[in-house]
Amino acid sequence: MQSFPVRARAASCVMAMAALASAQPTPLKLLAQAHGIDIGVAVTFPAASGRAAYDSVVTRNFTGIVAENDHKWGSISSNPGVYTWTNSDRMVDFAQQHNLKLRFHAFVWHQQSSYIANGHQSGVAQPTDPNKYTRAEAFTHMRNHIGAVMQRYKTRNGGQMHVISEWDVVNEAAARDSGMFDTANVYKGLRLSTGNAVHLDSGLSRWTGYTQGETNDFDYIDSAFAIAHRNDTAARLAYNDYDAEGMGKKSNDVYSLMAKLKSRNIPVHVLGMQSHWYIGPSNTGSSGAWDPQQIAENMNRLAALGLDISITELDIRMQNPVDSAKLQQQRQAYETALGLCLAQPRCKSFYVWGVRDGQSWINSRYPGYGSPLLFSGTGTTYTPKPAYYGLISVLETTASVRRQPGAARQAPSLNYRATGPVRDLLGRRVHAAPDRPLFKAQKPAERSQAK
Ligand code: 9MR
Repeated sequence: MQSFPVRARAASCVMAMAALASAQPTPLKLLAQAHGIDIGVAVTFPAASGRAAYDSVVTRNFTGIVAENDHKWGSISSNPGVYTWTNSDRMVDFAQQHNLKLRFHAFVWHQQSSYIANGHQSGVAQPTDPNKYTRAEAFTHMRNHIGAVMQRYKTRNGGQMHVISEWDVVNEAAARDSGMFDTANVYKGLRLSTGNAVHLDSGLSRWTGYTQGETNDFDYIDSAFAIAHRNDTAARLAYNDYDAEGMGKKSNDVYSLMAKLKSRNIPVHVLGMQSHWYIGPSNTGSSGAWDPQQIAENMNRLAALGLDISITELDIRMQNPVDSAKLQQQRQAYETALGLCLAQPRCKSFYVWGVRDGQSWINSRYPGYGSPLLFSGTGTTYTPKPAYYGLISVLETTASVRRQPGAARQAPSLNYRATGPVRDLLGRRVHAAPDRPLFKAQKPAERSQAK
């Protein structure tokens, strides 16, 4: 694993904190706060019997949380206008109660999205007709869903508190560049929608089909951001994707999309780099490959567009069985990832995708691979791994950078308005609230054609 030259001498306050805490591991959280970086974790709510230990690892070590599944469209709403808020509310309450930031994940996605876009999850009926919704209907659902969630969570305490630090407005719209996808399912680097063959990793997106994305320049993407912005003009809005961290076809496609959105003044503020990586034998290729120099380069060009960068779903898997050499390699990889973020002033949050190895999605998704996270253990035991200590040591020995310490609740003020009107990808003016349609409602003739 290539090391990345980001280490420098420690800021004295950080060193002092480390010395004070030498008897036991310094909570990651204190060090993160001293750097002004949000180090968060994806959470689920395990069975009540295991809750206390889980909660304490989360609240002791992390400054933020993101719901691994509980905020996805399909987790909240099974039918238009029908909402089950129980688990979703618990996440928000938990964040508020423990003074944690909360990344909201996610609105517009082609998976885990129940009636609107999800054809592959077991227990969810396969839509028999990929054009089940018309363009206008799809946008209406989008507008209603984003509105329902944002109005519920955008502020707490009578409007005084922003609990959600970032919203993943669009997730994984770009097509992957590996051979896994049929290139016929890709257009302009984005996912298409054809037939009924929507399943995990097929590369297809019903959002493209419903909104006739190819002919409308994928304007479901910019519309989602504009709708989210209308619901909360102070919200930080993110586009989130995977395998687009380094320099390559997919990251170029994501960059082009971002540049286009920015040039139209669409309110997108954050690029989420999911960062599902692996250690050895090589950092090249696709599907979890990563290269530190390339990532730094990509971060720089995205920052130059005016975007903040968040590491949103970091995990670094290894081939089973685990051994100490691999754990050291993994530690170095985690250190490198955090170093990259600390070295880039616009990289402000660093989230790992789960608390403990046994709870990770990697175990079922990549048979033969595992141990991707910062803690191991079973039952109520959460044992910090070398990677955990690696993050601590990076925070202790990296010169403190540009950020103000403390977990400010108020979203930063946004200045994109100064640069002119917001336009969608087709160049149409996007109006601020009160609500007006972003897109042309379809005439009855178009509607029957699309059905
Ligand atoms: O970790 C999530 C897992 O529990 C779900 O079964 C899976 C369904 O696709 O989604 C996982 O989280 C994904 C995230 O929402 C988006 N980026 C990729 C993540 C890993 O698949």
